[in-house]
Amino acid sequence: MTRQTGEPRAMGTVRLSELKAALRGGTRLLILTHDNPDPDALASAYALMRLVETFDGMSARIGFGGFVGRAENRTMVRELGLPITPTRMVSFEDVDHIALVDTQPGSANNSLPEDREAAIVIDHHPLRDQTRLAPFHDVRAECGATCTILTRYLQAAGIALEGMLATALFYGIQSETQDLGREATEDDIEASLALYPGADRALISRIRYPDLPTAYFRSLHRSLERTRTRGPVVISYLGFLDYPDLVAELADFYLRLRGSLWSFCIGQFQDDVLISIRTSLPDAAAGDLLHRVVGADGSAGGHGMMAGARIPVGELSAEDTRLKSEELVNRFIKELGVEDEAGGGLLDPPVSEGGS
Ligand SMILES: [Mn+2]
Repeated sequence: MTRQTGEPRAMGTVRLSELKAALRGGTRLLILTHDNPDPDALASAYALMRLVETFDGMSARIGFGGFVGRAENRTMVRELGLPITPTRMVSFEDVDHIALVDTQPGSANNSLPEDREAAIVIDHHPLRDQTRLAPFHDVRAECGATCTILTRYLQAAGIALEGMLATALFYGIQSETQDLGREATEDDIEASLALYPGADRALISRIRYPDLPTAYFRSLHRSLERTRTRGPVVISYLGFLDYPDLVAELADFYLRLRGSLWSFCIGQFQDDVLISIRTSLPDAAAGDLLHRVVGADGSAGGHGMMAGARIPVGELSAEDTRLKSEELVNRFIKELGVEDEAGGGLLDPPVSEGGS
């Protein structure tokens, strides 16, 4: 299966003129990522901004809800100088069109105002019904990263894959797919190959291995003490989170425990209980599973091997919040059908064979 390098394979059609047409009747585009954006969302937004700015008379800016908390992501924003603005500082009246990247309308994880519609939706999560109403949508659940889809659009528009753009997109794909090992397909590999020559490798290294604040190690310590195993499941109660995406970061980390197939991290940030789950089982439908676990208590979404959820607990007392978290963990265990075998703390001394 040889192919000329640099010749994009037919991977769904890039509909550049349709995307352009969706912006008719306005000149000011706001690109929204999902809340607490990760590298895939940030780089996708930046790529769409660069693309749209090549259209006659168009200007674009990037907005996000929540926080950029994870040290790697903060370093990415700073080192690449990504022009992002918190949505609380965006006046939506000054915006003609809104685009969503790495998220979709009606999904609870973005800050699209209820009275506004998205003109453009580009994402790799399962297609939602509401997204079909958007004038332009390109949703490819078969892609491991939204950055992969955006890379195709830049190529189709003849935009050079170099500098900050290539660096951001390359890192976005690697971060989202754990270096092409998680949910990555041939499309993600090809996009990575196209981006790699133009990416700033020294910069990527700085983003990947940033300085970490003392508070990070304190959170890690606390969570290690509160982490339990139940068969192949690692469960970590993180308590109050320093930043929202710490649940996702540590869910990745705990999945590395030898013998584990699932990790489940739960913690509280402001008025929400946040959950992040990971599995090493391909096609495990983690998003659907977490959706069933959370039910009417909140919102959940995700893909095959990773998912997240948010449960509002602003009305609950501290004790009721604790009980709710416990209940969510139990529902997860039940949903997985894990036998109630003896579990233990991660830091407990190993059980000695044959007694002492
Ligand atoms: Mn993504």
